[in-house]
Amino acid sequence: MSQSGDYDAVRKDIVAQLKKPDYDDGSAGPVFVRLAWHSAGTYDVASDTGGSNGAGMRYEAEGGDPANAGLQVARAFLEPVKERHPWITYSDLWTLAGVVAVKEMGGPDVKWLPGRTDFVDDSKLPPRGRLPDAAQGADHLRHIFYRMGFNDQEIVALSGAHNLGRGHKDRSGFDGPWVNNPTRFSNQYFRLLLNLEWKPTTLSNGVKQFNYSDPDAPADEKEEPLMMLPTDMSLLSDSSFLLWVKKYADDKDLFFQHFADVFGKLLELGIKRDDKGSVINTDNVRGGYVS
Ligand code: DDH
Repeated sequence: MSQSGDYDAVRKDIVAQLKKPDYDDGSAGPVFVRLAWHSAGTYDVASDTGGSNGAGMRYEAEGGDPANAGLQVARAFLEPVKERHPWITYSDLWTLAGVVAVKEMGGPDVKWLPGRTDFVDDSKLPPRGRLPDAAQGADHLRHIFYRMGFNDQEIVALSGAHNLGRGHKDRSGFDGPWVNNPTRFSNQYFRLLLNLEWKPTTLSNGVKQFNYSDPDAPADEKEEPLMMLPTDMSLLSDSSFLLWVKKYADDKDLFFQHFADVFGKLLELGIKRDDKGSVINTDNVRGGYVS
């Protein structure tokens, strides 16, 4: 067991959990990034509800939201880390795991500060339906992400996380990776989004996505098609989004810098700090429960 506050020791143990030869593309990194994002992405600026404080996915109301299907796998992968460092809160662990995974997969350093609480504040619980629906378009993206306080540039930068991982038929219903190397953080997602010919495809489960298969690949060497969600495609059909897709496709460093800023901002939603960065603790101010 490490000393309370030794976040470097926690980081090391998260790194040790990343390599998973029998899981997906061999890494838990992408699903850690998604866990961090979904833990924070329920935030609503207007009512100051949702966000990573409280680690609500431990409970059915949030953990059982169909939008969070599959994230129990990420939480289970992180359980040995929690056991070794019982002093860290789940809300800090899940957000830190996303930051560590981005870095280990070749991405930028994302600023991360500790101090989230696992205290569940009833008055801050987010209703379901706060996370984006991949079947929709640009208006929906703005509705969801403006609610968290993001602008168009930040929406596109955040969407670049789809360089990582894949859709799973038994989780979201979508199927396949966005890029050829889905465990390497890069700006490839933007380049492929712009440059490949994406074909509307209806999967056997009725889910509609956009696929690309290399037409020149010999029939016996056909690779798994790449995919885009309808929401990913909407970044092309909206001129304000398209501007940033092009910039990030052209300039990897700009994308890395903007992604680091916006991912860091996402993980801070709803966390109140003083000017030294220490969390202003509001536990027990309102009646809450911990079960
Ligand atoms: Fe995402 N995402 N995401 N996403 N996401 C999925 C997978 C991953 C949307 C829908 C889906 C972000 C934004 C959006 C990651 C990170 C981020 C899947 C497939 C769907 C569906 C899940 C499954 O079947 O396992 C939609 C819609 C949006 C949007 O509207 C913009 C953001 C902002 C992030 C982020 O991290 C900043 C990652 C990583 C994955 C891959 C997970 C995995 O297990 O692999």
